[in-house]
Amino acid sequence: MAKKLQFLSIMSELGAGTRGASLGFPALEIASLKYDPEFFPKYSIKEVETDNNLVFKKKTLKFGKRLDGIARMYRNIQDEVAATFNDKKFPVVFSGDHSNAGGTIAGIKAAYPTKRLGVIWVDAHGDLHSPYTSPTGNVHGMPLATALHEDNLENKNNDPQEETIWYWNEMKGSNQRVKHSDLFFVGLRDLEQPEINLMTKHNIPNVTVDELREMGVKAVAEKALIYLKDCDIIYISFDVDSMDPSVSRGTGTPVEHGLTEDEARDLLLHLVEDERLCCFETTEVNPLLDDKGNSMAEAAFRVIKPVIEKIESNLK
Ligand SMILES: [Mn+2]
Repeated sequence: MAKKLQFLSIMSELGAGTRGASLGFPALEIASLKYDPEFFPKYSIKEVETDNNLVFKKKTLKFGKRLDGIARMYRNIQDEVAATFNDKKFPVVFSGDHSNAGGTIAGIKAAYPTKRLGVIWVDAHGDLHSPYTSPTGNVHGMPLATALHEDNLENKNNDPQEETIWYWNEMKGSNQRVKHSDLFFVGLRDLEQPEINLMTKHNIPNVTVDELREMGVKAVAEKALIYLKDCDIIYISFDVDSMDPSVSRGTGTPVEHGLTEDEARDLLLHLVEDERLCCFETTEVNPLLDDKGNSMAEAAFRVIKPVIEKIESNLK
């Protein structure tokens, strides 16, 4: 499909509840100096225009904080991701917070409207909330609901303002981008009841960290790829909070009992072997929250460097 990688950096943290994730990509670049200073300069890097200056403004929309700016971000990201495919390149996305992934999925579908898209979401969180269910209103917990075109009104807890609903509907677009049956989770361990109910209703699978240790990463990767056998293209999103806080706490919402660095890397190395892979994302590195220097970005870099190199070698 593609001959070359295109790195896209999205330095936006509007969807996160803490400040600093917009610095995730520069933190990864700095981490690379320690292990492979020639890594990033080898690639074409494009910065997606963001609305991150909204962090200086007061939050107005309670159940979808900064949803106005995030809706604009969705459009920017969608356009850049779609343009990358139109240039016959493979997008490798580095995003601040995970809300941006909804825009990436929109971009994949804009470029390939008739292809069936499968998503493998490696994360501590389900990110399945909507403004109607979210306990925090932080939009980094909502990107998958936009892709699924899912309000989850059966589990409604909130009454979002009209403006919130307007932006939310814009982000969902007119069509479902990913079917509920085409989503596969690895590493989830911090879910709220509305998300659990939605996963139960649609039988959305999650391989827990304990199950992964029992099965081995290769079997987990095989299970995910077989589960998505009817999909034409696959997007993998790697939230660094899927890893254990002993790796580092340099991420917005760390959760105990996560993947080791080796497990994350080996899992991703197996997953990216699938020739249907169309896009890979790394997200939620927050160096301002790191309690060990830049160790989250360093760990994330050690994970993704061989993964991205494998994706590249498979393109040739
Ligand atoms: Mn996430």
